[in-house]
Amino acid sequence: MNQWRCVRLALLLGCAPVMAAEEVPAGFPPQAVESFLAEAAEETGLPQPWLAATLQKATFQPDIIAAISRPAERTLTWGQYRALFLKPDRIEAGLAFYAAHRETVDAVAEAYGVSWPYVLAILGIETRYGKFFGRWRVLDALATLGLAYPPRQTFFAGQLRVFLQQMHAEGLDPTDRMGSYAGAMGYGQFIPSSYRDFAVDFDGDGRRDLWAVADALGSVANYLAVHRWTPGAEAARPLRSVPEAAKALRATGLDPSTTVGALTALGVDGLAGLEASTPVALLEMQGEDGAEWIAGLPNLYVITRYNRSYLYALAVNDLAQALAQGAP
Ligand SMILES: [Ca+2]
Repeated sequence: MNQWRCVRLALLLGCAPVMAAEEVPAGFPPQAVESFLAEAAEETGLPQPWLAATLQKATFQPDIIAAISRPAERTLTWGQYRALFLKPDRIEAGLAFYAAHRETVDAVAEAYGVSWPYVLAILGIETRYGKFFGRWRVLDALATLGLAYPPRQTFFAGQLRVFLQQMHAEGLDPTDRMGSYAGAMGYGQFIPSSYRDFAVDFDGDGRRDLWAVADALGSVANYLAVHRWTPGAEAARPLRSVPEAAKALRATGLDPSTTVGALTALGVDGLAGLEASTPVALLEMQGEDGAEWIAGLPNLYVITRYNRSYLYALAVNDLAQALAQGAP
């Protein structure tokens, strides 16, 4: 340890050894581990021996670096994306999940004012209703990206710190939690900061556990409610005819950029029954049979707060419709 560093750490820790270099698991830069431990102890107030002992169990995963560095795959059209997520087996599995957990699902919908098909559709698209939580230990994913991947190190080190804090607070074992290569966890694939901010203890056992059905359902519904879900309102409407004059109002970002009133005045058909002041994102999507025009309503915008993509939000909406139609 150089002198300056020792002086700086001494202010925090009395210069106690954080983790001897030979104790740092292979693949992680010892200096990154050391500064992470010092900062995490300072910012979270967690016992340093616990932090160090936990990190010692992390495994550096080069495949995760490879996965996150890979260039984005070709962007799917709406038609291709929809076909991927709206297969009959995903609808059937959702209905089976509803049948198995109906009491909890209905209680969650009632408590948060979010209709159950939307909550289930998010679980269905994220993890096939909890069938695949991800193939990585969350600890490995976040330690690999937060300590040994400079391009996103700041973000993921922050997520690693929050993850350790959450696991400690909830009394869960940070070394056996499974998730995605980017550290998204549980039925709804929450990243650690979303876990901290939006997870709820719906089954009342004293811990917020995103791998437990009731807490996972409650947490997804709470996420939507906090982001201003409108109870009972639809999320999107297909539009039958969109005159040329209205096409100029097509959305270029995720924010609704026009209103029902403005579109109706330009001759857009299909918005009957909606308040003129309702914000709309006018979407032109490439469906399987060519262009589809869709009115993205405020609840669709709320779904994009969960995952910032119209493809995702529209797939959740369509899966939700299919689940609602198939429900007993
Ligand atoms: Ca709980």
